[in-house]
Amino acid sequence: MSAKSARTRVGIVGAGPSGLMLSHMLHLAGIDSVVIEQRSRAYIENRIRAGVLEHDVAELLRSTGLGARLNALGLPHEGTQLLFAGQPHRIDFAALTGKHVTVYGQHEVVRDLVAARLEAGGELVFGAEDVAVEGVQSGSPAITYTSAGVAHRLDCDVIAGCDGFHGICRPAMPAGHLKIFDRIYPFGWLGILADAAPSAEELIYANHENGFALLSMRSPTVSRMYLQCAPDEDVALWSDDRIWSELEVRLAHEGFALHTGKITQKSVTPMRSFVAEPMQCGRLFLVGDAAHIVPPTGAKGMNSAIGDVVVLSRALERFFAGRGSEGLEEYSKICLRRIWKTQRFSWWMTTMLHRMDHGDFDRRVQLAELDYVTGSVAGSTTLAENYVGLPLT
Ligand code: RFL
Ligand code: PHB
Repeated sequence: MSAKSARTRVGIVGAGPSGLMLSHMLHLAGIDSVVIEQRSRAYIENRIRAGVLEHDVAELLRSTGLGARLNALGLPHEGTQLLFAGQPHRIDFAALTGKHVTVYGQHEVVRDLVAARLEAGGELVFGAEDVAVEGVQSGSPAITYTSAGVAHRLDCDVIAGCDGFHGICRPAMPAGHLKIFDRIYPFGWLGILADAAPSAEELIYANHENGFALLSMRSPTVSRMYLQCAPDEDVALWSDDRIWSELEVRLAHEGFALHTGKITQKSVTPMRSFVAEPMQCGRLFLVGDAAHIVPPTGAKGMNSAIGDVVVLSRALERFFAGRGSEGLEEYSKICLRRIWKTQRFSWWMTTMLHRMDHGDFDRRVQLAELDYVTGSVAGSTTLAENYVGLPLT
């Protein structure tokens, strides 16, 4: 039986923040696209992941019509706390950079984007199976998939691989095309979501002898917290009591009282830095986690994905307006300049804040670095300007 055929200008694999935002921005530029997602709509709208939007990313969401719920529910944060040797130190983003970040869950961004795409009549295919790409080095690549038992073929001018780290687009590039840069950390994060009011107004990044801890939040009644653990930690070994008492120990400082509540989600995330270069092969472009991932200590993953989308959507706009393909040819180079700075920042925050199991000398250097960063305007500014986000273009 032959496959059901359709055609679009930009075929997008994956409905995470990058695929949905690309489809949204292309729509605003009058360019049609179809998003092919393997999971259900409910699954992607409830997947708990990132929580911090860079200043310019939040502004971009607003300027592209996605500000209503962000303005109502997003929590602007003008600073953060670094806690080490039992003492908290505030990094004042607003004073140092004139910018701030917004705490707003990735799943809320995904919900806003899905709603906007559907309202505009956008085509999103959920629950697609056996998704594959072909002809990426030709002028007419295609995405093939099965939906509700029916085989489909979507012919495209361009394919955007927005299918995350474990997707099929990166492996579809010919052997030897990509150079991989990779670092695996010997620890992970045990993350929890709890029905508990946040115990502090701002995020607390804690460096403690027992390991790193992070206090974050999703709303005035929901806390999001993380503990450094083994990369293959068994969640079953972490009772609610054990989690709360370990958070209590690692976050302890004068005047601090940990608010506890019902833990509604627990998961372990391994830590990795990864970049695949170049982010393009013929008519296939990798976007977001499909091309690069960072350890979450710098809160950069989703923000970097949106950074790629800005570059690609502008290049596609020029291309489809008949103004040449230079933007597409430069896509990888332009993205990678920002990506490598984000990689550096995420690696730096990770090594500065985690227990590294290195010797006494390195531990002293780590504490000296924290002391320098929090004690010097130059040091604090370096952290602040990277955390609130480098320019998007
Ligand atoms: P995603 O979100 O992984 O979306 C990829 C989509 O592709 C689908 N897919 C396929 N669809 C069709 N066919 C296939 N064969 C497919 N294979 C996969 C998947 O189902 C999925 O829907 O990638 P995208 O869009 O590039 O977005 C990247 C972000 O999700 C990621 O970087 C962030 O979540 C990372 N991250 C954080 N980023 C931040 O900017 N700020 C943060 O505060 C932050 N905190 C975090 C994080 C990630 C974490 N985890 C769980 C990894 C905290 C954590 C704990
Ligand atoms: C989160 O709220 O999930 C979060 C916040 C800051 C990070 C990572 C994750 O660095």
